[in-house]
Amino acid sequence: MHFSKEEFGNDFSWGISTAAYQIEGAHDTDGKGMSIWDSFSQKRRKIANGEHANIACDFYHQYTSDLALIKKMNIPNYRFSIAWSRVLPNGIGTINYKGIAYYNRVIDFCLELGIEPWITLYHWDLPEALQKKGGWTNREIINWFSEFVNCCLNHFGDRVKHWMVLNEPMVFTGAGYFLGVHAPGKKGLSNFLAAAHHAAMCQAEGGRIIRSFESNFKIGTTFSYSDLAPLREDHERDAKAVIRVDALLNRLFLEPLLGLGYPIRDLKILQKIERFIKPGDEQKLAFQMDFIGLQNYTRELVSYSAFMPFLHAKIVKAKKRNVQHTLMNWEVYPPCIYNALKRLQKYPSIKEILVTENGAAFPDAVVNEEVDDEERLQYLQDHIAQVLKAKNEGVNVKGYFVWTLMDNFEWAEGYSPRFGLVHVDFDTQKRIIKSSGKWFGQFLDK
Ligand code: IFM
Repeated sequence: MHFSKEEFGNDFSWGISTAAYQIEGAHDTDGKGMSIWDSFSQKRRKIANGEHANIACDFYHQYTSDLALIKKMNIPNYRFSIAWSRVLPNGIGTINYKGIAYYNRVIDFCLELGIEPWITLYHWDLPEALQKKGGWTNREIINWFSEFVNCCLNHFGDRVKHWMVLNEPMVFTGAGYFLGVHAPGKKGLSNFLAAAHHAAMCQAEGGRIIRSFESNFKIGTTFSYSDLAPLREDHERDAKAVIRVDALLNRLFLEPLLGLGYPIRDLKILQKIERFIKPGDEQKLAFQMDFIGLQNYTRELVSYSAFMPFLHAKIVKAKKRNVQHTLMNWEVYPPCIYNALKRLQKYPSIKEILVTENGAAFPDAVVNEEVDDEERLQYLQDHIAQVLKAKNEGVNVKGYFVWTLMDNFEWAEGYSPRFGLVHVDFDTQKRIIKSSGKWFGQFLDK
């Protein structure tokens, strides 16, 4: 390791991220309503090995000892999400005060431990009651979401000062409403574009609501953002394919937020989103965030493909290319995060960037009550070094949050890909801090 914490400066936020559905469990406890992930994981063959997150890491009951682990690893910032259906079981209307009380306990205990709480408002677990009305495809969601945001601000805004509106809108609309591989399992271009436009509207509207609640809060929203390159260098059709994939995966939600509109010029099919745009929406899509949350794990190599509808491009996965990869079949390529940061820097209206997720799933083994996860440790060190390189070259990157605190429910992949700094035995709920977690703790202790 060739860097120290000091090199990042005192105003750099180090943290760890989680999401409600992936860790909390207690899926029907204390008045929680059903979410789209509760119902999706009940369906056959949607989740690897038929798994679900009814119990997950049981964080709902074990949050005190889990937050104590964050403290033990000297991590000063904790990013977590609010399960919408825990606080508003039907999505709108009646508030579930037991759900509110639970998040108050989590927030209060963070503060007691000296850990700063950062809230992500929406990390994919839409209330099922709202999905029954069309979910993200229904424009009414702008009002439903506003009610949820206000509810969270009214109950948690006296103590929480850092807010993120959405987690990776491209993933939850793309996987959930186009490919049908994530909840709610909807497919097709029309579902996707409707959901995408409404999510983009909510992303900005959420920012405005938070700002008007308290002008000093630090407000951001997060994006999945991959480093992209052509499979074959100097191959014109692959280079053009990269531009189309970039418009879809990296720019579709970011650019309207920055006031640049949808990247239709570089991906013609996106023109069909105009069907869902109402007069005045163009302005409402834009909002000046205090920071952009970058969530980067890998790079993708893209080739031209005549067979892929709309995109005429395909991503050639790491295994096929015979390169080092994680259990998600994502290439291990540390410069990816440097390249992503450098690209984001080119947008003049981005004030600050925080890496709100970065991490890796590897096959961990428990030996003598220890988990020596050398590959993850190396991955983290190599990626953090690349963040520093970008910072030293002038990129205004002000934070780095590891994905994730502990092994958890990795959506459609179930429990096999373990990303945690803490190992979880899902039979006993026993936790073991892995070597990567110990290293992160020592690094932050300096
Ligand atoms: O687990 C997810 C998280 O919920 C969103 N970002 C990517 C992570 C790893 O796949």
